[in-house]
Amino acid sequence: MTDQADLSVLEGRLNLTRRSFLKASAAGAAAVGAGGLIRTDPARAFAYEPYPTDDELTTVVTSCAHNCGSRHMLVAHKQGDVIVRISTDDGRYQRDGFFGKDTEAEPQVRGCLRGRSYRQRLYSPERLLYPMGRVGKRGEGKFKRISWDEALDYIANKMIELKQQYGSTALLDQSYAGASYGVLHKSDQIEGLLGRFLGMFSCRTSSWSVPSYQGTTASSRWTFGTIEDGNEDDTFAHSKLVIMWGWNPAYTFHGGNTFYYLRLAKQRGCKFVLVDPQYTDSAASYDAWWIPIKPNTDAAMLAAMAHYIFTNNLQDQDFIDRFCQGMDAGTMPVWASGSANGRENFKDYILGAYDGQPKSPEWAEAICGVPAKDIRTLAHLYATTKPAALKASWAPGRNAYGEQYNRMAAALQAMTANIGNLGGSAEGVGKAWHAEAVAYPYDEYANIWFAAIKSDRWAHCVLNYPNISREDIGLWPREDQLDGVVPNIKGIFWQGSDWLNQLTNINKEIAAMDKLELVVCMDSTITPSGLYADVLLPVATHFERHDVALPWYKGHYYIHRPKVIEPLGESKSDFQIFTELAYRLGWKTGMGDRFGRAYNPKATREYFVNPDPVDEAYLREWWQSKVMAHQHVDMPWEEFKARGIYKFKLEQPHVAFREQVEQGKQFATPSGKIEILSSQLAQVTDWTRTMYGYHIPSIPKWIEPWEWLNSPKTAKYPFHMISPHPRWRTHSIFNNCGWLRETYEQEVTINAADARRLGIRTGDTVELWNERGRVVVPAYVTERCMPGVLVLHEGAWLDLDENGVDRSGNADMLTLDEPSPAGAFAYNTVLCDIRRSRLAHRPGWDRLATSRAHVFRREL
Ligand SMILES: Nc1nc2c(c(=O)[nH]1)N[C@H]1C(S)=C(S)[C@@H](COP(=O)(O)OP(=O)(O)OC[C@H]3O[C@@H](n4cnc5c(=O)[nH]c(N)nc54)[C@H](O)[C@@H]3O)O[C@H]1N2
Ligand SMILES: Nc1nc2c(c(=O)[nH]1)N[C@H]1C(S)=C(S)[C@@H](COP(=O)(O)OP(=O)(O)OC[C@H]3O[C@@H](n4cnc5c(=O)[nH]c(N)nc54)[C@H](O)[C@@H]3O)O[C@H]1N2
Ligand code: SF4
Ligand SMILES: [Mo]
Repeated sequence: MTDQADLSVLEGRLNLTRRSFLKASAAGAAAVGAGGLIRTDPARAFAYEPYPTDDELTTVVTSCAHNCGSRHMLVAHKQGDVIVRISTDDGRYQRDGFFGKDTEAEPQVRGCLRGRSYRQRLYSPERLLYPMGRVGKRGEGKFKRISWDEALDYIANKMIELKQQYGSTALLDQSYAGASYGVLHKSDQIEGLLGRFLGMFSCRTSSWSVPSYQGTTASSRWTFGTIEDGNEDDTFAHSKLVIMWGWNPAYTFHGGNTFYYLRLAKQRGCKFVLVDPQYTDSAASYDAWWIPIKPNTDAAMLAAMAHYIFTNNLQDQDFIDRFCQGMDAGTMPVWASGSANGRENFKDYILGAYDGQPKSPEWAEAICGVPAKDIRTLAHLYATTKPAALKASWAPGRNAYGEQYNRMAAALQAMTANIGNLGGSAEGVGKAWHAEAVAYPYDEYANIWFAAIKSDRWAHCVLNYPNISREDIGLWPREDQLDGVVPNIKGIFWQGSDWLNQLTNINKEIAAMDKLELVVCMDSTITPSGLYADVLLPVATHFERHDVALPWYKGHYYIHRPKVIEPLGESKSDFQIFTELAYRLGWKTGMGDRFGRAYNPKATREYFVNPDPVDEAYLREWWQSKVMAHQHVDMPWEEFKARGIYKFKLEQPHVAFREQVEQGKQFATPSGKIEILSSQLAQVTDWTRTMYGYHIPSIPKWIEPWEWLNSPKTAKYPFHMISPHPRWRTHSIFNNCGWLRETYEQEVTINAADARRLGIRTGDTVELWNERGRVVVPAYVTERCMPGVLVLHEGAWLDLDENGVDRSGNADMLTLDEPSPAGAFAYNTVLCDIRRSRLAHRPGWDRLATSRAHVFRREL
């Protein structure tokens, strides 16, 4: 792998223009195609030529992919094997009025700017076309082209070596949601292809916490017994009050047509409130009452709202008595009096019975910076407006003790009886309609693991092995002899994740990389994580393989994803790669074909060359045996393929917990009630034996975060940085898309008074730093961000200078890798400082056309 001989191919490519680069790729494909690996058709049109008219083009309905907050239709217009244009739903592509009239009952699924810009990502200069092997030091970004044979043999041999030497926990599964919203080619922590592959190889450490919303997940499971606690978004159109609590759907998509339904609500007289450290575009659109709040103090403000509601007797006592456990003394379970952790009830906590401190609006004002009178006004409004949707989003839970914020919000939703009713909202995680999500074998091999840790603790685990306690890394308990065994991680697979760029405390991750012996990155483009890999495997995008798309949390439809074009270069789907690796590992370990066949039962080894019939067989079977059999669908597979989309028509708007509230069905909790007092938490006796590791109160409580605007640490680091999701990217995806980059710059938002004091003006280059890292980025000065707070969107492509300073403005250089007890990533619990800077800012690899140079160019 470290052979430096064959760099000529790459160096030759460096001087190519984009146009000749693509032509060269097609030619390269033809050459290898002679060996039978890939097709030989030359591309007949070039992607950047002026648009041909529609009658010269073939039109293919497909969908967008990614973990982007939604799932929309994309329409590919292609000439020959090249996509020359991308449009979206305009109602033409479904027949018989099945979809797309753009009415409340039948809305279109129209893509956003990102989806419509996809062509630039597909044909980007950052596209990985061949397997690449590292030739320089790890992280240096020097690679050479290698063959699939070399790449896969190297990986297989190394896997065997690491398993033999370090045991069944040596390989860390870092697949994530880059491609988890398809049914077949899935990257996913739980249901994914990598998990199945490493599990069957009997060498897998898995990560159990989810960056998006682990605090929220914990809360939803404890309180409602499920994460399917969301209504479909059309129900917002029936709300009379929507409280957007840390929720900015104008930027951060949260479903397909959320904004459309919120607009309908507005037109029908709904009031909007925003509780957020920044005044968002969502607030501007609906003329919302903005309540700026100090980051991470949300649980305190919600507690004070509960205080106002209880002390004014505005709670719905009948709902509480019927449906809640532990809301007050009258709803305590019998066993509670005998439980050390379970004796407290929520109302008495709020009134101060246990600690002598009523959680009054004045008490909360000192914590949150929100005037007590505003807390009262909002509490009154929420308790007296029906139906009202308190949409408590995930970002305020992506914090130290974030789970307490979500539980507190659930308590308010319950005490005001806004659960199970149209126009209310019980939403925590908020999954609504249930999709049939997996088309490949989901059997006893699907999720085998030998250790599972909190995801953001992997670097800590690698750097401190073996001197680690189970609570340090949130080790998941097991029933067998592996219980308590700290994983000895020596290799990482990134599949559908850019986690070196996206997990907390990147500098610590970089330090841990040095201790690894195998790093594999499977992606369709070179990414910041890819720079640290030993082997880069080029993955075919969702335009280049056959699948069916799932909605993202909201929406009830499937979109067919045919193979629109042949895979670019030598790229393969993840499923092809794992299948071929399974065959190779089988032979090398004396299992013969058994591993390959068990991994992908419908395939032979031929799958690496021609996956289409097998993919079709899986998808057809999934449609027939799951969708048609379980979901009352009578449309045959062939017809679905011809239409491109299947939209379920629900008899009435989907409202979570409607049956519980209207028909008395039990909630899925141990008590069958909404558990404000969690039975599960109340019964824990030794926290170190749980995956949480540390104490969690049985009822929702305000707990001080470890760094925030009221902590002594502000003497050194006076600003609280939050890092929301960017409108113009999906995390790191699309950072390299020039069209989207014309609409924005990565910048840090700072309050005007703070900026004046520091002599910072819009456009000035500033640096942000704390003890974990330093980043350089331009400033944007505004009144829309509250004093003391900095907003830096996550996802910029890391670009380090020789001193380890990030010139791109990547927020995760500053975040902390200490998770909350329930597993929430503390992405928004960050103190730092800011000043004007002379350090260099680099707006992005693509912008300076440095990407390929950075990755592939050696000192010439
Ligand atoms: N500071 C800060 N950091 C954050 C957050 C925050 O709020 N603040 N949010 C966090 C959250 S919620 C999330 S979900 C994470 C997201 O973190 P990631 O999942 O790492 O983010 P993405 O940029 O979506 O990376 C997905 C990668 O998968 C690749 N990919 C797409 N399709 C496929 C495929 O079919 N196969 C393979 N092999 N690869 C594919 C894409 O090219 C991309 O490089 O970021 C987290 N990071
Ligand atoms: N365009 C786009 N949409 C996306 C994504 C994307 O990358 N791009 N990612 C998707 C994914 S994977 C996820 S997990 C979701 C995330 O969805 P969310 O968690 O809802 O989104 P964020 O953008 O992180 O934050 C939303 C708002 O919370 C505010 N906020 C931050 N900290 C606090 C706090 O402590 N208290 C309060 N009250 N407010 C706070 C921010 O200012 C922001 O306005 O978004 C999804 N949608
Ligand atoms: S919201 Fe997501 S699925 Fe929809 S077009 Fe944009 S990036 Fe694609
Ligand atoms: Mo996420």
